[in-house]
Amino acid sequence: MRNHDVAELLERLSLLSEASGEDRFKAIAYRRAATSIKNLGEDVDEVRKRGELTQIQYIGEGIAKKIDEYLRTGKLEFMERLEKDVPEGTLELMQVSGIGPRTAYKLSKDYGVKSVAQLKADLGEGRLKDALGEVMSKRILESVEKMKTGQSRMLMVEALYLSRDLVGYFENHGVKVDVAGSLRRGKSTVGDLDILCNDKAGADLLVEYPGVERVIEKGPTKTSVFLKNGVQVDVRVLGTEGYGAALLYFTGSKEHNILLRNIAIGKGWKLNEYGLFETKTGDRVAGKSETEVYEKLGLGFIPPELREATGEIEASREGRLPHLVEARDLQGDLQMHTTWSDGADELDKMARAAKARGYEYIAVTDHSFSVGIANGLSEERFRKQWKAIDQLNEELKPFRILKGVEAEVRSDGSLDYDRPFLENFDMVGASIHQTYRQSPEKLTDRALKALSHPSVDVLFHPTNRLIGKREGNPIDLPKIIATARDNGKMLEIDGSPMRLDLDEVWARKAMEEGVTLMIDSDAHSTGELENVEYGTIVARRAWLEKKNVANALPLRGLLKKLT
Ligand code: DGT
Ligand code: CA
Ligand code: CA
Ligand code: ZN
Repeated sequence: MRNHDVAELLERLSLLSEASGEDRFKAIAYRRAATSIKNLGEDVDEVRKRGELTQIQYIGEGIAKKIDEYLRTGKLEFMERLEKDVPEGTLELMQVSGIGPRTAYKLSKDYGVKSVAQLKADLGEGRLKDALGEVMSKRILESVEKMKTGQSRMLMVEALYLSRDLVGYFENHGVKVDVAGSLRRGKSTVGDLDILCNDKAGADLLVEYPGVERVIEKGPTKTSVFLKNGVQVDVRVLGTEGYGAALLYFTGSKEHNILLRNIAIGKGWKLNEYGLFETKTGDRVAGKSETEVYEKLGLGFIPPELREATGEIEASREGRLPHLVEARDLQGDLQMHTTWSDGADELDKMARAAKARGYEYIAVTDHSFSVGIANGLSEERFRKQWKAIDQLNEELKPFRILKGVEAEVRSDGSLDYDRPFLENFDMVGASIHQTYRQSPEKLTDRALKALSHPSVDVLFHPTNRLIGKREGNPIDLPKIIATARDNGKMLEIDGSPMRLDLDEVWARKAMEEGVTLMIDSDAHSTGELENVEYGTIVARRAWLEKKNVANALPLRGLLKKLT
């Protein structure tokens, strides 16, 4: 399938046309087309051969011609021309938070900055002050520094896809493997992949994996490689007798392991990656399965998501581990976008795809009008959308589409619409996207105002972080959680892999304070509806049970919460 290549081509076109100063709508059009291709259920080249490219959503004549040329010749003349117009380094500089296309263009053309690395060096030595000004220089240097740490770790979703590919590869060669490490614990970012098997063939297979760039080491128990995408993969080959102990050890976390080892020591035993042993005699006490090891240590099985040394050992010993929420507990999805604002798929398509996932309901939450770049809706357009929703609800019964909105909290804490209009929605989510460089006090105050607004049901992605790109807003989360509780408002765990916001620490705190959370996808296309799975992993790491999650309720129960 060439879909991935074509989607990348379109994304590059989008960046290039932004950088070269073409109108912004072109850039958006390419991006939308790229999303369509990513979500296309079949090979784009087959569609081309049938002459049906323009039947794909968001692919008009112009883009279809370009895809056709690219698929036939492997090149695109139009893009080569654009590339000549855009100085080297511009696209890379645009990846830095705080640098828009115009600044990137200026820096690369007039100041000869050709890479992020060079930008960092130049800024560090104070060379770009006349180009950017003192304040901007400082701000951008900060984001460049953050980028570096963020990029050395993968997003959980990237690690998941990669691990699925690897697991499939091993299984196709008859070797059963287990994924351990931070990915098994469900961390939002993952450093490297840790894979376990008890078949000697595993080591050779890893070395022969098509994605390998370089072998780091190859030994009898541990083999490590670097993949072409820069990711390190460790495969460990272990015996059956101690396999459970190894899985436990290499799942981590290190801090959890240390606590377990101390319990073992207290019992006159020794715990390591090979098993649990009598210290004096060296006799094996346990090791076949994780459950067996936990049992001998006087504990019940602890789900990997909880193994962070944050109280799980005591809870397990006392039999009060939570019964963690699962993705299949979710009866609906409460944040998503359609082509009415900045989504790539139409309302109708989103609703049908959500219904096909087995949901009882969804809330459609397109942006409010002050989010201009996201094509936010005027009151008039919302009224039109509601008609469309009413019609679809008739058609899709008993499935129910709730009328929702992602209402921007303006810089003074007010919302885009007045209260009588907001009362028409089934659900109002409040978000802070814009003017996020205010002082911590102002940002907190904005969130508190939103949580005190009678029409608001939930605060969406409360910190507005973008993992590896932008830190969360420096808001007073304890105060926000307390206010949400006092006012009976909900907080969101946004499942979008770059957001995962609230994170596990604050979601757990909110739950402990008695706040109800919602787990949703924030999908901008049908393909992204699966984001609820990532949100659920965060919820599990936050110790959440079904009863803490609003959209684990059936529709009737949810509607009561939304009044
Ligand atoms: P990552 O890869 O940075 O996202 O995080 P992990 O947790 O996957 O860490 P990694 O790959 O270095 O090691 C995998 C697991 O192996 C780790 O979670 C716990 C275990 N482990 C590694 N080194 C040590 C150690 O020095 N002591 C103990 N007790 N466990 C270790
Ligand atoms: Ca790891
Ligand atoms: Ca590792
Ligand atoms: Zn949002």
